[in-house]
Amino acid sequence: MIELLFATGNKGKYIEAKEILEQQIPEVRIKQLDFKHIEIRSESIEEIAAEAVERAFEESRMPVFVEDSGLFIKTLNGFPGTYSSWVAKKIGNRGILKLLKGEKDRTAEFRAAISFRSQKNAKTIIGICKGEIAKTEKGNGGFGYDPIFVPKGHKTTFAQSIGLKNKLSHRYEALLEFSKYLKAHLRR
Ligand code: ITT
Repeated sequence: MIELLFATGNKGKYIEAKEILEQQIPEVRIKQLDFKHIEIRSESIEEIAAEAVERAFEESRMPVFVEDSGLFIKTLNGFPGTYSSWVAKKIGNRGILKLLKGEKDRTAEFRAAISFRSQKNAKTIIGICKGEIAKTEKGNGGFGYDPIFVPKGHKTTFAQSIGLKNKLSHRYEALLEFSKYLKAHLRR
């Protein structure tokens, strides 16, 4: 068994990552490192993740990864972006729907950056999921902005169809890439 830490305070992110990675690589066990540190300020999820994983590795000295993600809304110039977690706590989905009231272009995308660090290796991987912001909140699966996000080519929100989410989310895309990387590096 290979133990790998996921440093995150977000249980929803942890559950998704654990399911996907353990399915892809049977000999891997994902453990949560409940890790709280002050994130750097940046508009780039890659930069935030790459810095955070260094802190997590300093703390754990074990193979570890972090994931920084966010919702980027086109007509709001990418808001809430790297401030997604904070904005979700302050104004929530209702606040986002208010900001987009009467707006025709509801194009948005979720982005996720995974940064991995071990004694020997360091790697950052990006995943993107394109879609639109719904007119109202729908569904109660998932977490965060899932009730208002409709992936491209579909009619239901992520919160209405978690099965769908787990096959096409930004996190799934990044985790699949990450699992390929792990298969190539961990087994050596
Ligand atoms: P950690 O930093 O401890 O991992 P966090 O929740 O603060 O947890 P981020 O800074 O990466 O993580 O913030 C990402 C926010 O973006 C998250 O709190 C949600 O509000 C939103 N988000 C990210 N991925 C999402 C998803 O798959 N579905 C719904 N909302 C998501």
